[in-house]
Amino acid sequence: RKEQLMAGPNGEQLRIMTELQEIWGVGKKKAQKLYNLGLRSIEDVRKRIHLDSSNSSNSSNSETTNQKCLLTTGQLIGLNRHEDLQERIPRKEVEMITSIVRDAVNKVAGRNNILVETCGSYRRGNKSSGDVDVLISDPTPSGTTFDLRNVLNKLREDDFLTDDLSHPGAPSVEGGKRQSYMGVCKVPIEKNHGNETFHRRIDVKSFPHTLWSYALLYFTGSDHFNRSMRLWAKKLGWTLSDKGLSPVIRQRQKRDSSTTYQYQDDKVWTGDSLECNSEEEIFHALGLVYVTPPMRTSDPSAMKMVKLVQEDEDGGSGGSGGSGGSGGS
Ligand code: DCT
Ligand code: MG
Repeated sequence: RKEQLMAGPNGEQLRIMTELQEIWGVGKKKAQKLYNLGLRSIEDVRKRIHLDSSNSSNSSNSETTNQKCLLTTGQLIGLNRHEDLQERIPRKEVEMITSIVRDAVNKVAGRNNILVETCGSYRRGNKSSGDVDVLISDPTPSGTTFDLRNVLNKLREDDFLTDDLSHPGAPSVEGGKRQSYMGVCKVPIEKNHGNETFHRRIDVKSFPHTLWSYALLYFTGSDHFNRSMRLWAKKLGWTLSDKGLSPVIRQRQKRDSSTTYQYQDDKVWTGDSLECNSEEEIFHALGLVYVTPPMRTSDPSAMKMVKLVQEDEDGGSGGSGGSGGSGGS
């Protein structure tokens, strides 16, 4: 479909908008805005920002003030780091980054039993990743969310974190709240045996241990796999997220005069989450065969293998597993 659109009358605009969306934090809407301003490449955006900043130091008219808001702080970081962030991260470097975070967590916590696990494409076994997705949880019975803030401060002091794209708030007293950080990091040269490295995108999330399996499942993805699994849960009358797996009652409600229901949150009642102590338990609660992280992909060849495993477990009888397989996979 993309190829068709690219070949169509709006192909050039689509190509430009796709390029603009390579900047971290720039979505479709902002790309359209930049396009409407006549900007046709990332280089154009750079020049405009540069021009705006030199203008604003000379004058203070209102036009300049508007242009200053062209990009948010996060998008500006994305623009400045764009070349580095386009580079894929080899597994070995993902592991270095993970161990730097783990060391900081252990040092700040004063113990080494805090769970630190890198998820995302790394956990799915990809040879390289677009970013590093680190999940943290304190497994001690206190049940509180491990507070990321002191660890982040330490990593900033160590010049490992170079830019912050978002800051986590305090975890709630009940310990039910997650913390999430998005930023940019760089492995120090000495840790990388003298080799220069690129700036890398890093996400760090801290979850209460009761949600660990749900957090692992969510943060491992892939995004398409998550979407499929959530749809499967929805069809069975459940809602699946990083907050758990809960029974729900949904009722279609018409929002104002709109006739589209598609994206409306139609839950009118949500029950307590099931306690699942492993990812396997979540799959089984949904009547699904456990899928290992490398198989959690929309790659058709992997899906074929999942189906084979399923048929094997069903004794090759097919039956309801056949239609379920295609919907749930
Ligand atoms: N995720 C999701 N829905 C999205 C985006 C992400 O459920 N729309 C989940 C699944 C993967 C996890 O968050 C981390 O996201 P990314 O880092 O964007 O994906 P990735 O699979 O790790 O791929 P990449 O190598 O590009 O980082
Ligand atoms: Mg990732």
